[in-house]
Amino acid sequence: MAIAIVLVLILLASVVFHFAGPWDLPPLASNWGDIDLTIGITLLVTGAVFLAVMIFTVYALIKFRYRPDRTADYEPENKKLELWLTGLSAVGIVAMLAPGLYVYNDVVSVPDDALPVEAMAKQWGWAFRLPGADGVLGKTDVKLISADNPYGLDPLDPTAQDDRLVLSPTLHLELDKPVHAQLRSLDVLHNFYVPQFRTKMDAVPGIVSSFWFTPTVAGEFEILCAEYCGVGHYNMRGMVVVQPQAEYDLWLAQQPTFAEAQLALSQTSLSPLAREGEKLATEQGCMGCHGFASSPLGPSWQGIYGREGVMTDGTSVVADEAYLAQSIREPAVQIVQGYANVMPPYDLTDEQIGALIAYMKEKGGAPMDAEPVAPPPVTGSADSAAPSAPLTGLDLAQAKGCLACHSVDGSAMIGPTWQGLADSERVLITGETVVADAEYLRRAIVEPAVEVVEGYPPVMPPVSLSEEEIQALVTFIQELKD
Ligand code: HEC
Ligand code: HEC
Ligand SMILES: [Cu+2]
Repeated sequence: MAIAIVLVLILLASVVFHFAGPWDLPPLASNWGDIDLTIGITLLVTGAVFLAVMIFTVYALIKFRYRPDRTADYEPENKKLELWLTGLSAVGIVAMLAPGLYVYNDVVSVPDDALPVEAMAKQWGWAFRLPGADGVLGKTDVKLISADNPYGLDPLDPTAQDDRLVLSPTLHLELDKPVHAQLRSLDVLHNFYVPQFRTKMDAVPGIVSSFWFTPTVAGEFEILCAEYCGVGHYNMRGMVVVQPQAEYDLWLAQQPTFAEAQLALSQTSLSPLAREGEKLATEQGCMGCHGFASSPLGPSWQGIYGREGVMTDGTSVVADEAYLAQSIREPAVQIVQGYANVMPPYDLTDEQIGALIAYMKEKGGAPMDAEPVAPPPVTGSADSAAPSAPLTGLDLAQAKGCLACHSVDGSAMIGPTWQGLADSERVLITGETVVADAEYLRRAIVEPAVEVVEGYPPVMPPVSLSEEEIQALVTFIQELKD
């Protein structure tokens, strides 16, 4: 009896919650009222079945409750009952499926006057592409995708030249104009979803998926990625601004065309030598410590060429080619004031040094542009003359620059995190597995190039350390075991 009462209460609460509850669909802002209708029908059918099953259970609980003088009938087969059940279920399923198929057919049957709009998804953001005056989106090819051509547009295709590129997560659309959304993904599955438009679809790497809708309400609506796509998924959001034609046209005219973007690139782009340097700086791990807009551990490269810097011995030096070359080959000879002596020496050829300097010069610009970047708060360096209190493992790792590439809290950086590293199984690029015991950790620090962990670039520099320092770092990593 108690169970019957509880079931009746659950049943009443569900019905009350459905009508009085706080969770409604957001107001519709597209032509897809049919989708709301389909959702309504599905809810009606499943709701009715839910009520019927609950009421039958309550009825059966009361009517057939236990009595010592009663036994169950043996009735293994009841043709009539089975026919009824099968027939009713079939009707329910058809009632849900038919409207769904009918509406889906509409969603993928794009009207001729719809404006093609491409949404490009990547971890973790959106970019868009709109056709120019010709109304046609230019041809693309995944092989052409690069930093300079993020959509992989074919530079030889005449219809591609006037395509408008929207390299920001805010897309504007014209009110009451049908849109043919074409979805692409650069990396993994994503899903383009604007709740108010009711439609959503997966973006699948390597293919273009598409559907259409007409925005019917002016305003701003959030775009969400509705397919879990990695740690940044929660932040993969964008905005659709639906506005009348005049305002929309104004916005569209401000977006660069593909031809304009290519031209701007050819005018400001780096020379081939500087590009070589850019590649090298990434491969060698310089960017783990240096940067332009912000610089994690070493001095910023913004405006570095020709800059006058003060060294720890009080002298000031102008950063010419010779100084820069020496800073890379023998960084310990002159230490920039405010920084620790943690940069490892790099044994590079003259050509490589030349490329790196060209990169700093061209990308970093003239010293006048330089916004001095505040040096990070690096405490003692092991080589400084200050009376040396014994450093803790964390201070040492900080002072030696390890923390520019390794985290201690599990977050992803250039190198593997140290959290939980000790005694775990490591897979090397050779395919071998090694257990990260004290001996392995020591080897990883002293000769980083010998055993390289799979999934990471071989950029870890051999940092010069004393025997005590190596021991302290190994102990510190072991303390981060869990
Ligand atoms: C582990 C971190 C780290 C890495 C990796 C690193 N650097 Fe440095 N770098 C520093 C720090 C700290 C300084 C400032 C102290 C000094 O002068 O040694 C510095 C200084 C410099 C300077 C002099 C800057 C100035 O303002 O005078 C240049 C040039 C430089 N690094 C280039 C490079 C290049 C090129 C690479 C890669 C091949 C590289 N660094 C890799 C940390 C690093
Ligand atoms: C310029 C970036 C960089 C710096 C600076 C750096 N590392 Fe690394 N480290 C890496 C990368 C990348 C890997 C993974 C590839 C490899 O095994 O060489 C790695 C691997 C390791 C490993 C093995 C990790 C594993 O998952 O098995 C240890 C231990 C380690 N580093 C310790 C240190 C210590 C200690 C310092 C400071 C003295 C340091 N690293 C400085 C980039 C760096
Ligand atoms: Cu996503």
